Amino acid sequence: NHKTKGLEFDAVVVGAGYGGLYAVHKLRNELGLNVRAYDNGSDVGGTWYWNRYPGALSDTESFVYRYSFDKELLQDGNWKHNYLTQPEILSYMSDVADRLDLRRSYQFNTKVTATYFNEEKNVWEVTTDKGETVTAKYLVTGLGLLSATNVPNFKGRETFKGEQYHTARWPKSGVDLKGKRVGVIGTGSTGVQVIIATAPEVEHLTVFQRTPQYSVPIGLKQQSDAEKAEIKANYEEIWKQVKSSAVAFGFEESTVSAVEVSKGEQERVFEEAWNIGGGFRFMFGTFNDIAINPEANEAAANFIRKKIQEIVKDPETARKLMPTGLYAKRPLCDNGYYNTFNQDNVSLVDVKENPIVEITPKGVRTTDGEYELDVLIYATGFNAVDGNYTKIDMRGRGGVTMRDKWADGPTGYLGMTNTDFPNLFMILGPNGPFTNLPPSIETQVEWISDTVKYMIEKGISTIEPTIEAENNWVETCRTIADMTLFPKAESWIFGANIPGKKNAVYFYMGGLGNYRKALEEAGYKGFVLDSAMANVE
Ligand code: FAD
Ligand code: NA7
Repeated sequence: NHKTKGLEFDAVVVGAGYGGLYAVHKLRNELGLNVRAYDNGSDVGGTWYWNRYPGALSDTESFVYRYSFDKELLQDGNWKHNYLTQPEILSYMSDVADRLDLRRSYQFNTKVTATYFNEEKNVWEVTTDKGETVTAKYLVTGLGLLSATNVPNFKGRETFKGEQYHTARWPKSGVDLKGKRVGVIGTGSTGVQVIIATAPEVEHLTVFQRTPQYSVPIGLKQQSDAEKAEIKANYEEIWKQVKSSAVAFGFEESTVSAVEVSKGEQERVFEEAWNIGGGFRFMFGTFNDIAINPEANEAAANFIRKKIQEIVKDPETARKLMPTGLYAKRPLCDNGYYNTFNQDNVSLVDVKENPIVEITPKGVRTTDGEYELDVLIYATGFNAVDGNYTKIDMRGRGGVTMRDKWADGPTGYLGMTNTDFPNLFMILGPNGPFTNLPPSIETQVEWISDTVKYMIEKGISTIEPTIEAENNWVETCRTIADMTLFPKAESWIFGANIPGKKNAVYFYMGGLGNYRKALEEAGYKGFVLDSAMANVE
């Protein structure tokens, strides 16, 4: 066995975002395991390493877009505004990595390309693009749920003579947009941010919009030292509330139905939320049925439409910006989106009316003409949730591949485990919670490390869910999702943004509080724990 000496690990962790970093800390620093970790980026940060586009900002408030596990870290925390910029988050994560000495476990610039489960030895064989194969008893994947980029396959994309970037592959050195003719394709959360940030500096900005969006103000403001001190003094209560709430965004979700109050009261509540700011707050903090009752949903949608009408001066632009369908994608918020279209150098192209035909050497050609550009920005989103999994050749028992297993849509028992893939633990895997993510990530990583600890203590060599447990969980996720309006809107939440992708249930929409209860109640009942002697040579 000498050849592989030094390449046998207790655990391999993939990813250096919030998930992977915390997993390395728990498994290595707390359980004392021998851990090897990988990320294809050159440093820690995950989402916040990659998304360096102008205007990149959290839409979770600063005080809860962070780890809660370390009291000192919470007390040392500092931020300027009530939302965090990408550089601030990246620097926070870098500090965490220093503090917990996490970087030494990582091989950066390294992509995991294959993971095979060796049934004789009960170990994972993990292969990288550097040609190395290591083994590990436990494989923990924090591959990111909004991480595999989606670049639509427009005809002629490679012929464009200017510069073109996906927002999540923005060059570290930045891009000089001053005085340039810039085009942005996509008006999701990312598009909205990049449009607002670039409009003031470019010569001309052309926005290619396929579907108009409902967006509310984010309510960006400075946070004083006194406000931060108060937050810090109350952190224990704050996290208790966050972890027992539904969306975990740090506000109380409403318990009042929109359809049971008067129109006047609806207006008052929406106006108040509009003035405070925050997309999730607008959807879940105003009334408890915006995301489930079509009538309540329409009341909220109508309120936002009226605001668009008021803000946007040119009637034709206002018409194009006006969403008509359900308000049931991930709720957006922005720092002046609709108002940006009042700037003379910003124009809006509706590519549903006039579809993109091709990318030309000079720019973008739609059915109504050619738009000449120096820079083209793809804010076209991600192949969410399973996008990075299906890029890896993952094989479980009997050589079953994850790609085949997930052909009809990805699944994960409790959002973390899979039949035929023993000792694979996915952070934010399919059918996990739909929330502000750091508290859900912590919940999962803590469950994973507790489980590994339990296995070590009890001499258990493998753990994997039963097919019944997995199917029941997926069914639970489907039932909950069908109680909401989200499946009726086309977005990445149900896989609708990727041509050919199966429309499936990718999330547990029962909220973090209920998810935590479900984990507790499930225990290890739905799992097969194999304590037969492993690693017999
Ligand atoms: P990530 O941070 O995505 O990290 C995954 C890492 O794994 C990446 O570095 C990736 O390159 C690496 N990786 C993947 N596959 C491989 C492989 N095969 N080999 C090696 N490395 C690999 N969430 C919120 O809750 N609030 C917000 O305000 C918010 N804003 C967001 C804004 C943007 C622009 C985006 C894109 C996402 C946002 N999110 C937000 C979601 C965000 O992704 C999560 O909050 C969180 O950062 C996810 O952490 P993670 O560790 O699970 O994954
Ligand atoms: P999103 O929310 O998936 O938005 C992608 C945008 O790109 C959206 O406006 C799409 O229009 C548009 N798009 C995608 N493909 C095309 C094609 N082929 N032609 C024209 N327009 C296209 O991604 P984001 O990065 O903004 O946000 C993802 C999440 O990351 C966000 O929710 C936060 O959690 C962070 P569509 O609406 O599909 O018609």
